[in-house]
Amino acid sequence: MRGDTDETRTRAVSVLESNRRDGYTIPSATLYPFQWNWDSAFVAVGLVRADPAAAKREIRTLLDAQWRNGMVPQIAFWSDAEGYFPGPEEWGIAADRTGGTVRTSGITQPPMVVPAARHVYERTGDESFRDAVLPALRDYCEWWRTERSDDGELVWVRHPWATGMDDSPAWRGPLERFDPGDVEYVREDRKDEDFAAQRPTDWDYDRYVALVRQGRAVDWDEKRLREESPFVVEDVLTNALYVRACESLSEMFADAGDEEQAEEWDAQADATRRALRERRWDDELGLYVSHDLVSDEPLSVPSVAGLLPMLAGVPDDYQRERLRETLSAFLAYDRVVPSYVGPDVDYDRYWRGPVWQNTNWLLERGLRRVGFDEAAARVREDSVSLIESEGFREYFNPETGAGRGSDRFSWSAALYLDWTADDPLSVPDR
Ligand code: 2M8
Repeated sequence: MRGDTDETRTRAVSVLESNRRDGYTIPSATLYPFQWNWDSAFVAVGLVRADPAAAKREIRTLLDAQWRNGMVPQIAFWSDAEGYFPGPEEWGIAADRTGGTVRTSGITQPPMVVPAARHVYERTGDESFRDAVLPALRDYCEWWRTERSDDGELVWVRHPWATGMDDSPAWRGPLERFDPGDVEYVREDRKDEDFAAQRPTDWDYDRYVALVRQGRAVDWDEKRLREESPFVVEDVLTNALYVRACESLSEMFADAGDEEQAEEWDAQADATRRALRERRWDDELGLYVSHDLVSDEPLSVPSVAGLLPMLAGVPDDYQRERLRETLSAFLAYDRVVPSYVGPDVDYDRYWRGPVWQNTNWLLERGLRRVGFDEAAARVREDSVSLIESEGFREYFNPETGAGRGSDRFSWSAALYLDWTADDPLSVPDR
């Protein structure tokens, strides 16, 4: 079997090489021709196994697109490319937001780049890389708590695209609440019939585009958007990764000998972790849920996102045992884990049910952190075998295992390199 694995690893490296541009990796040549935020983070986690210099560069290029206020954008448009909507004109972000380096979108994505930088540092031991990225990573974490938190504990986002799980059924409620009006635009993501059935619906897209136009209309004024946007959500996945980001930052500062900063970010991780535990637990569903800040209501859906606070060391003993029960619904498939298991699940459509490699990777580490080693092994095994039978697809049907979305998808290739490495990275152990 090792021979097959080695051969697949070689193909993974060649996918990453062919998707590489000048200092960064595009998610896929068919659908996403720019640099995406958390995609680059997952790419770096795997790429460090094959080409550490490229992994470091991946993160540094992403951080070069950081806004002056600290936000790291969802998309950096380093060069022109056809075939994606919305492009830089639609977002209307002035280049001087970033110091003139690049045009970007006007939202962020879950802060995976911080733990990813920590992984790259852990693998390479490169202190000059650590010291070079620490200030930008610190500014990003600071931006979250000052610009994107009402209470200094939980952080919020203002677009479904910022959650990374774009058409998750969790967002249905907030999106239903507003009328996008007559939005005109041309989608570029439905290249063929298969894609049309696997991508988000027009109903969702109308609302995504309306939210972008609303942001542009107020020149992306955060305070106004917090007051006026119909979509302001404390996303449970973003918050779990924010805890991991603050922990990672604290660990890197401690290594760099800055005890004061190490303590400060450890305390922040603790505050967000506690808030998730005490305020975002849904006892009926037996997992954590996101919260709609506009209506002040929980968004109670059984999404894989609700399991990921395990990665952030959130569960108390009671929650841990309830999560063990909840897990059985996610593990009751031929290929695990689906991204969603509730009503109107669609196993072929995007974030409404398919298995994704990145959420599996986060979940596997979360399961190991709380000691559910058997479930973690199952998630790893299925993730690897899905790729070995279907290729580096974007997502997979959990009932049939069929590959879906684009092919030669970068984070699937990168995470395969990590899944199948001889010496897995250490699991967060607090
Ligand atoms: C998907 O999202 C983009 C918008 O950001 C899209 O559908 O056009 C999501 O799966 C997201 O998590 C991912 O970062 C992006 C690029 O792979 O694609």
